[in-house]
Amino acid sequence: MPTEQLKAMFHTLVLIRRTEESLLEMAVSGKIGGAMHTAIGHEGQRVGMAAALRPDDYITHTYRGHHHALARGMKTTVAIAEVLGRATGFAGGKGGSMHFIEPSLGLYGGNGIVGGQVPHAAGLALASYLRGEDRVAITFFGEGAIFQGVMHETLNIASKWKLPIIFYCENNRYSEMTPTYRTASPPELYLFARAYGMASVQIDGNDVEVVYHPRSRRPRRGRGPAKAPPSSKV
Ligand SMILES: Cc1ncc(C[n+]2csc(CCOP(=O)(O)OP(=O)(O)O)c2C)c(N)n1
Repeated sequence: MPTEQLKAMFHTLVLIRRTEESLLEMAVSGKIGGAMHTAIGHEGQRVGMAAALRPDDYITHTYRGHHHALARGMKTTVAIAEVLGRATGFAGGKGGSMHFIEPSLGLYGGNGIVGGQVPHAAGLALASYLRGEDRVAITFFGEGAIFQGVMHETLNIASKWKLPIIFYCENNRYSEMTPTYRTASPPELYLFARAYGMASVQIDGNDVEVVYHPRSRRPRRGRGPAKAPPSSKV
């Protein structure tokens, strides 16, 4: 990637990390009401994918939403105001940390229900298809969401209807506080998508260049999720 682009990505990485560290400090000192989840350690995958997506692509994500919004260009002042419940937040402070949403930035909602955002992305992908657009939907979820029923319903219909969608698992090896090895039966979680006839790859989400690489996303605009196999790792 060109040096200037890498510098810009590094700037965004640091911006996200510092913003979330500040939010953590404010939470510890009691300035933030309600739950607040950071995505410290997840910045790379989000910044890499932000560079790969088009500004008008559709995004849904989890209750860890700050990094998605900042990578997409939301002002830090607006993001922080929302978390603090202030009127100057993007939702007037009524959504808070768990419900980051800003359609003008392609953000169609963080969701407190594990896996709840996944079918929403399928709906956006369907809308894109029905309108004859070439916009892609991408849904980010934790590995804990893989065992939700709605995940499998969505994988199935997305493959059957050839929806233009990317399923992106942010696997941090913990379902919140529970180590994934204690709850997940199969070790290779990314292989789930193959059961539904889609290609899937396992990548190092901390390497922005790997995340950005076309093999990591392989969206088929207007032609549904990429078909399985051939590759397994990037
Ligand atoms: C349907 C549902 N079940 C349970 C919960 C409680 N819950 C909140 S976070 C979480 C773990 C999610 O793990 P993962 O998807 O790996 O995301 P992480 O927070 O680890 O990034 C659970 C079970 C919930 N919010 N929604």
